[in-house]
Amino acid sequence: MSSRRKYTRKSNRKQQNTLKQQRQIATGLLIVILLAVGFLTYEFALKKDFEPEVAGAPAARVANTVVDHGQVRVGDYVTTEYEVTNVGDELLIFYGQPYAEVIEGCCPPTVEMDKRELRPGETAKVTMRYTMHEGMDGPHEFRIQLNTNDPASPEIVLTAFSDWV
Ligand SMILES: [Cu+2]
Repeated sequence: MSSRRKYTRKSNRKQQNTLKQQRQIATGLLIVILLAVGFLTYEFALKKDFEPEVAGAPAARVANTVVDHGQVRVGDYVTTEYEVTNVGDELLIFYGQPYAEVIEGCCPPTVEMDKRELRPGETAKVTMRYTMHEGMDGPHEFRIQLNTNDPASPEIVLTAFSDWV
């Protein structure tokens, strides 16, 4: 009689252990499922409202390659801003640090870029903020070259005109 009870207790414990393991596995699975759902929701939110125009490659689309500030008073500040969007369906990468080349005038400003890699549908801003002092006036033309992994346009040229008076 006593050995039977012992056996029953042992088998109960075994069952409890199995139940515990099953519960742990279920919890683990639930966590994995929740993570997957969260990730997919995030990916979907990013892709929503975006239809790639180019398939199988990254593609850089610039809203405005030329900015003309016209006449600017010496001492005032201007901000030149360009927007580059990845309209392809693969990651768009910009190589190197872009800089302003002087085509006409003097004192090229620093070029700022807020992103160096764009996922499909993302947009990067390329900006320059600058002024000219007395003796540095007259017409100015700056040129920026962006190097990308877009096979259709690996080099993008951006131009900025300003005439300081
Ligand atoms: Cu100048």
